[in-house]
Amino acid sequence: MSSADKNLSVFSTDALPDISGRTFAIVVAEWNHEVTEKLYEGAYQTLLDYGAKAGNIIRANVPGSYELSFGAQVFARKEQVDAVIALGCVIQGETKHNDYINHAVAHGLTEVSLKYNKPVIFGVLTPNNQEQALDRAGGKHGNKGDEAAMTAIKMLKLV
Ligand code: RBF
Repeated sequence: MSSADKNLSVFSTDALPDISGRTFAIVVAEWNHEVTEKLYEGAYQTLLDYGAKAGNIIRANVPGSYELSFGAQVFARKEQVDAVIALGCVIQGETKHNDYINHAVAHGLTEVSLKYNKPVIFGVLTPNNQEQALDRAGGKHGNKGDEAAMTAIKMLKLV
């Protein structure tokens, strides 16, 4: 998936599962929305490109990345949802807030995934600045949203 040339959106598409009947929830943080909207567009389009039905893709917004864990849990516990994709962008600031948020959301999403036995995908960018973020949200390093969607699809092979 992630490669040495830093084109992050290169992935193998061999033997993907049929997702035409699968339901996905995409939870999007509103902080740094110019980045997270691009992540969403990439994730949504990738799900469609690989066979998901538009009517089976649910979108929900949360205020910031810290709220992604709760947002993911709301959907992971629903029987009809097969996988959750959490998208956010935490830019390194002058304070340590970014570290706390990143650790909390990584831990929270893992917990939700294991508790509900469903793929919950970590699609949170943690760049040093907005330029690096945009490079990874449809810019020169691909789109992490595409990658997050592909990861969800691949994980559904296991479930
Ligand atoms: N949320 C993000 O998604 N990305 C950020 O870069 C971000 N930076 C924050 C910096 C500070 C100092 C604070 C207090 C919050 C930040 N948040 C950010 C919001 C956070 O995820 C959450 O929405 C709020 O802390 C409310 O729980």
